Amino acid sequence: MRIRPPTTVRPPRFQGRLHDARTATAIGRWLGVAIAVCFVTGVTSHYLQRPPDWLADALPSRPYWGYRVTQGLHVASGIAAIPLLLAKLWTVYPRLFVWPPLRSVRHALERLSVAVLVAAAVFQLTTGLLNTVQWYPWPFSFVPVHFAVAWLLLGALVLHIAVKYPQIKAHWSRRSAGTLELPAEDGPDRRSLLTGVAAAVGAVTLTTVGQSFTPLSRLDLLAPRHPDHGPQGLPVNRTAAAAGVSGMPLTDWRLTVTGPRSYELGLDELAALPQHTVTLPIACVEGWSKSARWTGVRVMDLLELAGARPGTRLRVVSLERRGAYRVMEMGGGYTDDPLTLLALRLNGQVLSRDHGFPARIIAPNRPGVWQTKWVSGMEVL
Ligand SMILES: Nc1nc2c(c(=O)[nH]1)N[C@H]1C(S)=C(S)[C@@H](COP(=O)(O)O)O[C@H]1N2
Ligand SMILES: [Mo]
Repeated sequence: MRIRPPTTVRPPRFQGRLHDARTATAIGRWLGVAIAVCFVTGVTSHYLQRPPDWLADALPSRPYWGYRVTQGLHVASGIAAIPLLLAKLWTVYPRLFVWPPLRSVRHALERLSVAVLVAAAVFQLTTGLLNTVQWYPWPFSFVPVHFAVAWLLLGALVLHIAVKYPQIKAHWSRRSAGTLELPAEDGPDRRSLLTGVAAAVGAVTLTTVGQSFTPLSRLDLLAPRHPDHGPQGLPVNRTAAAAGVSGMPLTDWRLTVTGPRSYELGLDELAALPQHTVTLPIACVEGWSKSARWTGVRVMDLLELAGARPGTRLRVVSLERRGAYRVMEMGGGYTDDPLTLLALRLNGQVLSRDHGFPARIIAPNRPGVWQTKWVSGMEVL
């Protein structure tokens, strides 16, 4: 028996070339590139932020700008993927109405995999975008879930490309097989659509990428952060007030260093040790970055005073009472780098409270979350 659609609800028919396989291929490959860049940079970021134990000491501290570039690309490619995904979904949505909805087991599986692909892509771009504005309207923890769904998205995408390979191949070039040849006056043409999509991608990229790519900071109109807005020429993610540090009396602050030869230093004693100045960026995982000049004591010098071997692993503790970034560990690659400082000054001035007074960590090629502010203790591991 043949299943027929009820005569009263006729599925819509779409014949225009904006909904055909050639348009889907043309937009799909740009979306594929954006998702690939987003995936690779995202996985890189994840392992730099949360390395498994065996990897922690092998993480490289150079190039010093590495994390800034990968995280900047991650957020930029994710933002660019949003108009691309919307355009792609609009191009293919008529396929929702194919009749009969399920022709065979194979067809059912294919539709299921597309549903997973769309759901995972929408989920990743939505949670990622909301994370850039630090808004978490969901009950789960962002990082592990965003990371897990990235693999789901990758799997569904690889499967989709494999299933659609014949169509992708047939429609890859402009003179693709079986393209509908419609008269020019038959509505907007494909070129206009693709130009419009490219313009949308260009617009969202140019108005946001300045948050991490300083030469374009003047165009940064839509990003949640502007690299020039903040005390001492640097944005602040978590203020001293938000971290509960602003009211602490710090006149008797001392740095405690625990190791084979433990010791304590007051701020004056720290400032009397050899000072070094480095130019390094804060590269926040939420997508903004900005370079600054930091002055302070080399972490390797402090560790040597504590009798630690070169390249030792270190735990750093903040004055902050609670918060996900109160305790930080850094591998031997970072502690061994002369650019890694316990900084006391920023852009020539004593650190403001919001930037981590009395002392903060600044290290090359590291996520902003681990540039611990308001340091109170260091422990040789
Ligand atoms: N103790 C502590 N240090 C911290 C944080 C924090 O919440 N607590 N936030 C981190 C994050 S997410 C970033 S991006 C940088 C930002 O440094 P800035 O505020 O000086 O620009 O500080 C890091 N250091
Ligand atoms: Mo951050």
